[in-house]
Amino acid sequence: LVGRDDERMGLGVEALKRAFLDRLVYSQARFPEVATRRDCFQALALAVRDRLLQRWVQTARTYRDKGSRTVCYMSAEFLIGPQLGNNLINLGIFDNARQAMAELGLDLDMLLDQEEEPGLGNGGLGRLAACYLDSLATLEIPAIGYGIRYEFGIFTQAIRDGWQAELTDKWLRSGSPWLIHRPNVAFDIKIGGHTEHQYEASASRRLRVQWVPAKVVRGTAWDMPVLGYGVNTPNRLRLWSAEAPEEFDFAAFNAGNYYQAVDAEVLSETLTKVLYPNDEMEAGQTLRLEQQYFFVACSLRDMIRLQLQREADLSRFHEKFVVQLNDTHPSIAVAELMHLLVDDYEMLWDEAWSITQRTFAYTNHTLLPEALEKWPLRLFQKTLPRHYEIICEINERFLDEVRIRFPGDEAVLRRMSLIDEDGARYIRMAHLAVVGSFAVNGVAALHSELVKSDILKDFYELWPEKFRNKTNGVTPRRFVLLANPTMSQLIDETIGKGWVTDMMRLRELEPYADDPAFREKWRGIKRGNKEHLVREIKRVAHADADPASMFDVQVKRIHEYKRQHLNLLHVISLYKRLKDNPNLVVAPRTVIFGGKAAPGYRMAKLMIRLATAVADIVGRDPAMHGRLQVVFFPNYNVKSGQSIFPAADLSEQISLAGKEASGTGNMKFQMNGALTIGTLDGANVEILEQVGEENFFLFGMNTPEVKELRRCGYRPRDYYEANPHLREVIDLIGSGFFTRGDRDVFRPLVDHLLNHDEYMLLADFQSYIDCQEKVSEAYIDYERWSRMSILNVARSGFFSSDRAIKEYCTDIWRVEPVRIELTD
Ligand code: 26Y
Repeated sequence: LVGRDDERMGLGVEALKRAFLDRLVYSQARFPEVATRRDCFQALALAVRDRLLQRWVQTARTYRDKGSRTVCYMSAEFLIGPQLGNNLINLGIFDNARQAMAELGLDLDMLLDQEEEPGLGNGGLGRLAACYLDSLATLEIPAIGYGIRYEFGIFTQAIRDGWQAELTDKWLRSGSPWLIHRPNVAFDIKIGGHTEHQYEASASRRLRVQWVPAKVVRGTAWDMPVLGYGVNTPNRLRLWSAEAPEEFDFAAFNAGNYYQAVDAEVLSETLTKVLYPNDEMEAGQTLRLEQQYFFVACSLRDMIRLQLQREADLSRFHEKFVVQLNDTHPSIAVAELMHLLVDDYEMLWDEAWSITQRTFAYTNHTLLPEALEKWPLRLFQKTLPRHYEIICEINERFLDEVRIRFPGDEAVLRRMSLIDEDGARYIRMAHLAVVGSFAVNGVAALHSELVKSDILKDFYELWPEKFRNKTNGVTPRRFVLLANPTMSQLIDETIGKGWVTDMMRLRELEPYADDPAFREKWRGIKRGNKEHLVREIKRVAHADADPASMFDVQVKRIHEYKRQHLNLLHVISLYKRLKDNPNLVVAPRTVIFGGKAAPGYRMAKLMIRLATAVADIVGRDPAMHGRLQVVFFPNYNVKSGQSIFPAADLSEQISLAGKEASGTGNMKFQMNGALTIGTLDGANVEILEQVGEENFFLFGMNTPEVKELRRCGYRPRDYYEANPHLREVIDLIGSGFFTRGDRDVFRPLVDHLLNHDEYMLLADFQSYIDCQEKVSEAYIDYERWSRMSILNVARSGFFSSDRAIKEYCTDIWRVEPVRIELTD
C-alpha cells in the first residue's frame, strides 16, 4: 500500500484534490458548482477517513496476529472535539490539504469550521479520555476506548438576558463522517426484573442463578478511528448505541396494540439519547445507572468475544486485557465481569474474582463528597437485581478480610462497607471500584496524597500497594500544533521538529528567553493569536475586545469550588479602584470567562449572571474604555478552546486548595505561553514546581491551612467586617448596581458568601487582590513578561499526555508498543 498515489491513499496535493472530487460525486452526489459548504466538508472528511481506514485495517490485522495485550479505557465520556483538523495534523497532511483546497477555490479554515463538535462529555474527565486516546495511538499501544454514542451531547449554551439558556445539541443531525456503524457487533442487554436460584440436578448440585429481566435493550457498536501522530496506528473508539432488540413485541402487535409495541422501541432508544450535563454533582437517576450498565455490559461482552476468538476459555482474560475505569461511572463492570464469568461461563467464584481483580484499575477524579457516586439501594436492586446479589457477596468476603486485618473494629467495617447503612441505604461505587481493582490512582501529586489521607484512607491502610499517582497530561497535537500553528512554527525554526512527541525538548527554548529578538517574535505571535480571538469574540459575544490589553482568562465548568466569583470580586475591586483613582497605573485588562453550568445548579447559573451583569456595566462605562473590559464567551467547548488558549496572557486557576483534583486547562494555557495565577491546588502545584516560583503567581491558603481554618470554625463575615475594600465590593453587588437597582437577583449569592462561603473566597480575597497587583506590574514590563511566557512553554513538557500514558503503561498496564507497518 506504500507510496500509492491514488484517490484512496495518496497524501500529496494532487491525490487529495482527486480524492475530494471523487468523494463529492460518489458519496455526496454533488458536482462542485452546486456543492454546499457542508457537502465540501463531508467530502474532505471522507477523503481523510479513507486514509485512516486503510491504516486501521492493517492495525487490526497486526493486533490479531500478534495477540497483543490491549488497554481498554472505559469512560462514560469522550470529549473528542472536532476531528478533521486533528486527523490532518496526525496524518501530516495539514499543509497539503490547505493547498489542495485552495487550488479548488476552497478555504480550509472555512471547511474545518463546518464540523459539528461531538460534545460527548462534560469537561475535564471526558477531555482527558480523549487526550489519552491520542497518546495511546501515538505511542502505538494497542487500545480500545469504550463509551456511549449519545445522540445529544452536552447542551449548547446560549446567553439570554444575561442568563444561561440550554439548547439541544443535535450533533448527529446530518450524521458524522467519522462514525462507522457495525450493526453485526450487537449485544442484548438485560435490565430490571428478578433472579431465580436453582440447584443443579447433577452431582455437584451447583447453585445456578437465572436473571429474568424486565426488558432487553440491544446495543450496537459505532467505531471511530483515532489516529496517532506520525504513526500508522489508528486505535478504535467504540461507542455503544441502544436500540430495540430484534424480537419486536409481536404479541402486542398482533393483538392490535401497535403503539405498545413501538413504545418498547422508543424506550430502548432513550437509553443513549442524552448525556447527563452534571459534573461533580450527583444525578442519582435510574436512566443514568442504566446508561452506565448498558455500555459496560456491551464492552465486556465485546472483549470476551475477542478473547474467545483467540483462546479456548477465559482463564487468561486478564493477561490479554486491562481495563482502566475512568472514575466510578463504569465501575459496575466489576460486578458485571463476575456475573459473566460465574453465571454465563460457569466459572467458580474464586477464580472469577481473581481474574476480575487482576483486570481492573481505577482512576479517581474528585475530592468533592457530592461527586462520589452512590446509588440508592432500592433503585439499584430494581435495575440490576443480579448485580445487587453479587455486590453483597463481594462485600461479605471483603468485610471478612477487613475483620482479620482490624479485629474488633466495628467503625472501620461500617466505613469501608460497599453498602452505606447509615440512614437511607446506598451502594458506594468508589468502594466497589477499589475492591475490584489492582491499582487505584489520583490525577495529580497532591490529589493522590489526599486520596490516601482522606477519601480512601481506610483502603490505603489495608492495601497501600494499590495506590499510585498519575499526574494528568494533555495532547500537544491538538492544543499546540493544531491550535497554535504560528508558535509551533517558531519553535520548529528554533529547536527543530521532534518536540511534539518529545515535549521535554522544549527545554531547549530556555536560552532564547534572554534573546530580545526572539522575545519580540514571541510577542508578535501572541498578538496575532489575540487578534484572531478578538474576531471570535466579536462574532459570538458581539463585543469589541482590545488586543493590546492583557487577556485574563478563566474557562472551565462553572462551579463554586472553582471560584469564578472570586475572579469577579477582583474585577469589581479593580473597577472601583479605577473609578476612585482615574490616574491609577495598571495594565489594561480584558477578563474573559467561559464555561457551562449544570442546568439544575442554581448558584452556578447565578455566577454566570453575575459575570454578564458585570460585563454589561463595565462595558457601558466610558471611563473603563481601554482600561478594563469583561467578556462572557458563550458555549465554551473544545473547538473554542483551540482559539482561546493560544490567545491567553493570564490563566486563572483559583480553586480552593484541596478541591480541584488536577485541572487540565491549566496545562493547555501553560503550553500556549500564558502565565498562571493560581492556588496550591491540583496540578498547579506541579506547574509551579516546573516553572519556578518566579514564573508563577501564587496566592491563597494551602490545603493544611484550609483544613485548619475549617477546624477552628470559619466565619466569612469576620473578613467582610475587617476589610473595608472587600466590604465595598460585596456591598456593590448587593446594592443592585449591576442589575438596574434590583437588589434581589444576587441576594442568594451574597448571603451565601457572608454566612457560609464553603469555598472560602473571603479568606483568600486579599491575597488574590495583592497577587493580581503583581500580575499587573509584571505585564507592564513586557520584556519581563515575554521572558516568563517563554520559560513557561519551555517547561511545559512534563504535562504532555504522552508522559502520563507512558507512566500508565509501565506502572499499571504493563503493555508494550506494537509497530504497524504499511505493506501491500
Ligand atoms: C457522578 C456524575 C454526576 C459525574 C459526572 C461527571 C461526576 C463527575 C464528573 C466529571 C468530573 C470531572 O470532570 N472531573 C475532573 O477530572 C479532570 C481530569 O482528571 C481533573 O483535571 C479535574 O480536576 C476534575 O474536576
